[in-house]
Amino acid sequence: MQRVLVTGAAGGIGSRLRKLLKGVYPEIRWSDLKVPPDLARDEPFVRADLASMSEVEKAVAGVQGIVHLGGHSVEGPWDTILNANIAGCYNLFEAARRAKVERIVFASSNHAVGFYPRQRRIGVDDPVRPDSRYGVSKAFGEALAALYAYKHGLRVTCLRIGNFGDAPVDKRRLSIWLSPADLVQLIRIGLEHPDIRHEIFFGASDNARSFWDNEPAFRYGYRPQGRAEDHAAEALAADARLPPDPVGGWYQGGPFCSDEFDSGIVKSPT
Ligand code: 15L
Repeated sequence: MQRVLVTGAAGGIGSRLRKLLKGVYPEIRWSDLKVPPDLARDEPFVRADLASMSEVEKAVAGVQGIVHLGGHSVEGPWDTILNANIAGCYNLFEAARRAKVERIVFASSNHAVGFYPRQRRIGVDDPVRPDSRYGVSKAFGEALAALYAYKHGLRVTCLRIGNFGDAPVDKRRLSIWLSPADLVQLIRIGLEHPDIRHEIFFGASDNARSFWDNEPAFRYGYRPQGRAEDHAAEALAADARLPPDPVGGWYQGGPFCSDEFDSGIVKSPT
């Protein structure tokens, strides 16, 4: 990988990656709707609205790999999700195909499968069960990934990111936490591993309480270093201070499930 584009440069994950990916590839181009306030002089930046194909085409021109973090990163009104995550993701994959980009790492989310109960351990072959319009948009992105991999030969890795941060902040996050260094490891597998064609990995660290079987990632050499259990006492103490949420507490997606929820918890089948 000579030249890599990372979208979503101004977001929470993008801002951390700007430091963590420094020097990993000869040229990293950063992109977002807005210029990040702390953009360094040595960080090439292209402003692009993902909803505009011509702007996305300019952003992807000449790169070999893309890390697509851009878009709306939580639940939102349909118009917002439609423009940023549905049209935006399509524009990204289509512009990549036209520009002959070789690889894409797509930041999917645990919310593509948030309506599985916490007591069930799922793998990447279980069908999507989104918990929000946002989760639906991530499932759509995963579907685009398969289309562009099998029809057009792109090498695509979808990372179903759990919760990215320095430490898990509550009980649910103990199961889905992803440390910054482990995310870098997963991105590098997606951009560099010679055997990648189309894969879905869970973006999770070494979490003893994980909801997920991340065997495909381990097969590609992923060896997470972050151990959620090292932070269990603080996370559980913080959890005890949260308001009760029976729906969010049952399902893996937590508050994304209880938000707008107006039916009953389905306990069987799981
Ligand atoms: C996500 O997908 C969001 O981008 C992030 O803000 C968190 O809410 C995370 O999921 C989570 O589930 O904790």
